[in-house]
Amino acid sequence: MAKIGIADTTFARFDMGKAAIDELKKNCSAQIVRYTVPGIKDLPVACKKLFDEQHCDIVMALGMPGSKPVDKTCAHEASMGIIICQLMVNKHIIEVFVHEDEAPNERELAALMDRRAREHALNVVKLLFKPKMLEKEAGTGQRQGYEDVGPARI
Ligand code: RDL
Ligand code: RDL
Ligand code: RDL
Repeated sequence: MAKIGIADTTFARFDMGKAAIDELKKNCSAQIVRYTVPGIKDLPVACKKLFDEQHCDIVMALGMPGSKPVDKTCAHEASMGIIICQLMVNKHIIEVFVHEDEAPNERELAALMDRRAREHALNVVKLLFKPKMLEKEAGTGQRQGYEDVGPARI
């Protein structure tokens, strides 16, 4: 049976891991393993352990970079670590980051975090079980959490 890893953080201001797991359970029967760490810089090794020790086929890394410059640097470093991990294990990590300053208020931030986590969970299901569906969506301007922007027209 396919195994999906969920790495998330206590720093985030919304339970993105819970939202992702709920969406995955509604859309596939894969086994799910969760590993929560303090912050986004702890995600790369959490992901690697989910692959090496839990034998996951794919992992979602969910987190919330804060709004300060130091948090943006932190997010870039975390992303680099997540990409290095993917190259080390030759498996996908779907990075689901919502920057705290993407939304104008707490309500919209929570809604964005919920929606982006769920939409990327559906991308995970497609990557694992229905890769042809992604091919059909190629070039269509998909976004997660926001409305899709759609294709540019000549
Ligand atoms: O290893 C412990 C911490 O260093 C680690 O959890 C960091 O990711 C925590 N952290 C920061 O130190 C920071 O300056 C985080 C942020 N900013 C951030 O914006 N989002 C996080 N963690 O999830
Ligand atoms: O792993 C899932 C996503 O994190 C990954 O697909 C990213 O490449 C998606 N993405 C961003 O998160 C972003 O902030 C993209 C852009 N910006 C972008 O400008 N162009 C993209 N993806 O193709
Ligand atoms: O043009 C508006 C947004 O698409 C743009 O601000 C993106 O960079 C927002 N974004 C992130 O910052 C991010 O870390 C997105 C993702 N991740 C993502 O996974 N999917 C998105 N946007 O559609």
